[in-house]
Parts: sequence; structure tokens; C-alpha cells
Amino acid sequence: MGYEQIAVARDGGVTTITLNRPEKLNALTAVMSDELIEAFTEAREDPEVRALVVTGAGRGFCAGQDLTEFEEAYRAGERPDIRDHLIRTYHRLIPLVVETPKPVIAAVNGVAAGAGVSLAAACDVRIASDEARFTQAFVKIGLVPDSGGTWLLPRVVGYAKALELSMTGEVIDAATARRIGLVNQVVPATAFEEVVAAYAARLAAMPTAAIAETQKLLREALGVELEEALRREAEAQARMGQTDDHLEGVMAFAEKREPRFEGR
Ligand code: T3D
Repeated sequence: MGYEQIAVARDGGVTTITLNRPEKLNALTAVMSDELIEAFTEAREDPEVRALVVTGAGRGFCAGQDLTEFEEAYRAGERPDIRDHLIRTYHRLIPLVVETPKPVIAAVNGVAAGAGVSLAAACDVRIASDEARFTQAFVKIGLVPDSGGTWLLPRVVGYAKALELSMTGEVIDAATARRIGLVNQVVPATAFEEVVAAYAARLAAMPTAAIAETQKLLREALGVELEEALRREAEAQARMGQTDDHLEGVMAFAEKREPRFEGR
């Protein structure tokens, strides 16, 4: 389908979803949330898609909620219930990103703020350009972290850093984000697209079913006892043991060649 505020492109097994309001640093509107939900749903259901990249057009990754969406109502003295907006947008989008059973890379090309940080944190891997910056901006407008920020950020950087960033709204650069574990790697802006494309292609060539099970197991293991985690690992492993990619991996090892995984 044609989109207004995002762009979607396919290259082999990789779908790239680009937030496309560069003049507003790709701030999220209700329309953009709906479009992201549609694009993620399509990519999730397409067996040919084996990895996703989320990035931003222009100099921003995502400046979070578009703060002008409620401006008119506020100026008119109205106070819309933010909860309704959150339920309609981020409560659908963020779980969809987290639960996408394929590797999802946030290619953080520029500044990420508020819900933009949550969107990046919802992805499996974060690759930042050295021009990226991050801010838990919520507190600067008198709000608490939403869009999953209270759940996602402590899981990525730990409780103490998540609380510090959320209380201060401090803007941190890409090197600091790397140091605290908010991003997996930082790449010079000049090499950014190339590095992201190579990384995504590498993940798209992996055994996709095993990656999906791994994502789910690790996510859920944070909330269960060891015995339960072991039981879930064994169940998933039994399923993976029946896949073509497992057979291919073992055969490739035995034959001293690179495996050719098909994602099945
Ligand atoms: O209401 C609810 O639904 C609650 C949900 C909340 C979820 C959230 O995400 S809350 C947090 C919302 N985001 C922010 O508070 C961030 C606001 N933006 C900034 O603090 C700064 O723009 C940045 C630190 C992100 C970047 O600074 P800088 O100096 O690089 O760029 P800039 O000049 O401030 O912004 C460039 C343009 O983007 C500018 O437009 P203009 O003046 O050139 O026409 C600016 O207004 C626009 N822009 C940036 N962020 C937003 C935005 N427009 C709408 N909404 C934004 N969030």
C-alpha cells in the first residue's frame, strides 16, 4: 500500500521501514503509528522477509510524539485524555515491534527523543550513526516515560541508568549511548547505510525460525524461574531440531562449508 508518513523498501530478505517526516525529525503522529503498524504487520506475515530495519529520513531518527498534535486543543483550553491516545497508538505499535519474530534493527541515523527512544529500544539491535543523540524527553514536558519506556529502557541499560536518563531528560551522544549499552555499535555517518545494510543482510541469512524462538525465549526468561526457562528452551529446541535449517547447519559443519539457511 502507499504510505504518507513512512516509506517501505525491500532488498532481498530485508525490509527497511523509514519514518518519513524529516522536517519534523520524524515525530510520531497517529497517522504514522497506523502506517508503522500496517508495515510491521505485513513484514511479519511475509515469509520472504527475514530481517527488518527501522530508520529515519533526514537528520533525525524520531523526535517522539509530535507535540503539535494536541496543541490546538490545549490552546482552546481542552485537556484531552493522553491515555486514549497512547492506547490507540503506542500500545499497538510497541508490542508489535517487540514481538516481531524476525530480527529488527533500529538504524538510529540521528536524534531519538521520547517515544523515539522507546521505538529504538523495542528493536532487537541498535546501530547508531556517530551523529545520533538520545533523550528521554518526557520529563522535559512534565510527563512520565510512556510507549513502553519504563519496561524497555531498564532492560536495555539497567535500572539505574534508565532512571537517571528518565529523571533528567539529559541528551546523550552516540559514544555515551554505546558506553551504557543503549546501542550495540556506533558507525561513522559516512559508512552508516553500508554497515546497516551488511548487518541486516547477515541477519536475514540466519536460521529465521531459530532467531524467532531465541528472541521469545530471552524476552520471556526475564520474568520466569530457571526451571521454567529450561523447560521452555527444551520445547523450543525440540521444534528447532525438526527444521530444515538445523539439518543444513549440521550438514554444512560436517562437510566443512558455509551453511545456506532458507529460514525454514
Ligand atoms: O502526548 C502524548 O501522546 C504523550 C506521549 C508522549 C510520547 C513522547 O514522545 S513525549 C516526548 C516528545 N518529544 C519531545 O519532547 C522532543 C521535542 N524535541 C526536542 O527536544 C528537539 O527537537 C530535539 C532534541 C529532538 C532535537 O533538537 P534539534 O535542535 O536538533 O532540532 P529542533 O530545531 O528542535 O527541531 C527541528 C524541527 O523539528 C523543528 O521544527 P521547525 O521549528 O523547524 O518547524 C521542531 O519544532 C520539530 N520537532 C522536533 N521535535 C518535535 C518537533 N515537532 C513536533 N513534535 C516533536 N516532538
